[in-house]
Amino acid sequence: MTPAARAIVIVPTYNERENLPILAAALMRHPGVDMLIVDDQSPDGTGAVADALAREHRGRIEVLHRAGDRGLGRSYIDGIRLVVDRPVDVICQMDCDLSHDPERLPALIAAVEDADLAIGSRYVPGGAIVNWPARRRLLSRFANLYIRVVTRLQVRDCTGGYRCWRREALAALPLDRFASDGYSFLVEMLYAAAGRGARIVEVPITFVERRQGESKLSAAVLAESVVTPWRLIATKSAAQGPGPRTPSP
Ligand SMILES: Nc1nc2c(ncn2[C@@H]2O[C@H](COP(=O)(O)OP(=O)(O)OP(=O)(O)O)[C@@H](O)[C@H]2O)c(=O)[nH]1
Ligand SMILES: [Mg+2]
Repeated sequence: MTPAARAIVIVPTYNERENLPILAAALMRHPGVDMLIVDDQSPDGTGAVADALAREHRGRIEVLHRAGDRGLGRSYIDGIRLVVDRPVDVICQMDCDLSHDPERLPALIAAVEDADLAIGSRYVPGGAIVNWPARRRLLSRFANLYIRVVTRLQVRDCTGGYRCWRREALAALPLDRFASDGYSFLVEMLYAAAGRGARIVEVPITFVERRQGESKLSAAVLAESVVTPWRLIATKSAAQGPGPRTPSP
């Protein structure tokens, strides 16, 4: 993307009261970058913190307060629907727990110059993970291997949530057909994009484990991750949606 590329970063939040202002301040230091916070009625009051940030950075930070069933996938779908037709070049996804370094955002946005999707990757040369116990590293490594073997995706880091999309590539995904919610939602997006021929690049990042707040990694989310790759290949055409539209003459 050109230096003047306009980007919006969608950040789903659930109990991130302490982390959110730090992330927002760091993102606001990047010119041309806006932020959409998608809060799921966090019991810790993250929604009110988000509203205060939106008032402080009027026109650059916006908040979507969700009602009903909470979930990472649902939050992303609602957030994407809200912004996907806006006049931006790039739409990004990022966790709020400061695991994803905002300093890497320009590199990810720049990578979308020659790609449809740039993934912040722990598993390419130059990528790293800080503060994860061996058990967690092994789980993530295994999850990625499992996904790659079952789905034949060529991506090294299929489960990371730090991504920048060329707006048109994101708009082409069949969001209404996505069925998964936890990490699996990220895998499902990737699978759909790859199936549509999206050009995917991985940009090395150093992932830092959260220091504040709690992980939402649950048994249900893990169970879903086991099943999802098989469901994706079993329902291949549904997950990928109709092929790219042929341009009209
Ligand atoms: N809106 C919304 N956001 C969520 C939900 N669950 C998690 N999040 C957010 O999604 C991001 C990633 O969640 P984490 O709890 O860090 O999950 P994780 O990164 O997979 O797990 P850790 O590596 O242990 O931190 C964070 O910004 C969370 O606040 C949810 O149900 N709704
Ligand atoms: Mg996290």
